[in-house]
Amino acid sequence: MQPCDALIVACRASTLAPGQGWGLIADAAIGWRNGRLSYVGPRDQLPAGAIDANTRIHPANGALVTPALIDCHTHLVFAGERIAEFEQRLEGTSYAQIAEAGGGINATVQATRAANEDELLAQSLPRARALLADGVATLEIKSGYGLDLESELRMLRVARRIGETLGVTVRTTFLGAHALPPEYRGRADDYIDMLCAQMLPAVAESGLADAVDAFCEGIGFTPAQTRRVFTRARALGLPVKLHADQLSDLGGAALVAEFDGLSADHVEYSNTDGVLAMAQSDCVAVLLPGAFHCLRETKKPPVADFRAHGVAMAVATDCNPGTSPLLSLRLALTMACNPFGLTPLESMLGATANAAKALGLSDRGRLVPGLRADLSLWDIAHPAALAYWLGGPGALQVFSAGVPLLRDGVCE
Ligand code: DI6
Ligand code: FE
Repeated sequence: MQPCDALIVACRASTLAPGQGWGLIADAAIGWRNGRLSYVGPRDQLPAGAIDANTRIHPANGALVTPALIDCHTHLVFAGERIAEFEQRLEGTSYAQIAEAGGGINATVQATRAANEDELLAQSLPRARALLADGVATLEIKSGYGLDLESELRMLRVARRIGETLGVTVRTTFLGAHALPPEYRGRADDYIDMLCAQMLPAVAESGLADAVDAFCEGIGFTPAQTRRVFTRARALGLPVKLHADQLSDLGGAALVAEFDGLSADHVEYSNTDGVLAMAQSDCVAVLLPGAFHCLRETKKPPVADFRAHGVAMAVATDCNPGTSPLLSLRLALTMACNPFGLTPLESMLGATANAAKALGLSDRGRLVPGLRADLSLWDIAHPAALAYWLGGPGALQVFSAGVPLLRDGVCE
């Protein structure tokens, strides 16, 4: 074999290789070349030629190495906070009532429209940093707090700048159909007309969005409006995903599956037809226990149905200022186990291999030769500890394509 550029030794590994459960290796060596894994296995089986005079050797002091985590659903670019609304909800006002009164998403729209690009970056970067410290090397970021072309493009540019600044992979999603902006109050169809005729083509042209999302809900957009957005997005060559069946069953899961969607997200209220349609079209179910928790929801997603029909499940933070101010993907892993009922292994696959699938990425999410050298190193005895602790010390180091991202981390 060709010599590795770098090799981590004195480590244990959980490869999550297909069909191998956790894929534990007690005394492992992990090497890569040109940012791609070239050896993952027992140290004593390292082939001759894997090391030459130029190979950088990283002794990891017994750390556990996993695939770097992937947060496949966030809204972490925004301005301001919504702490008063949090208090209101605890005093008995519902999320829907707050939205109807012009608060909720629209409160963040006001603050985000008022912020310039640098201010938006300065406010959003610490949130992305927190995820990185938690072991995340790939994250998705949605627009949806601008709701006019200029502000939406600004959000997407900030998302891209976060990737460039931190060295993580950022996948961007255009969520123009998140809420009705105040200037279109009572004219939702006119807004969707404008979104399809003007915003979507301009966003596609800009190259700033990797996918298109919508909020299909009583307080969001109807299935018919969502369908128009998806038809236009697909015609422009953009893949789709959907905030589906979060607060009620509007048939969102089946709708996004019909458009070969990457994922249906939230899915608490999805019905069996929706699950079957998702299975048919290989659409990932993205579970978002942070929003479920903060909204004090009681209807859990149909996990047993997803399992029975072989629908891949991912787990994400949904990091947003209203329903999920959550800055730890590991805490989402814990909540996917309890209360949602995933096993720790399912939960971990949900933030690695299945999260990659939800983003349409086939080059990461497992420690397998040929995939990207995206790794996280942890001071834990077993990978299930990532779902067991509610929080805890962050990753010891995170690599993206073989580049260490944490200053002062191990193996720098
Ligand atoms: N569902 C959610 O949970 C977030 N967006 C959505 O469509 C909430 C966004 C917010 O309240 O700011
Ligand atoms: Fe969301």
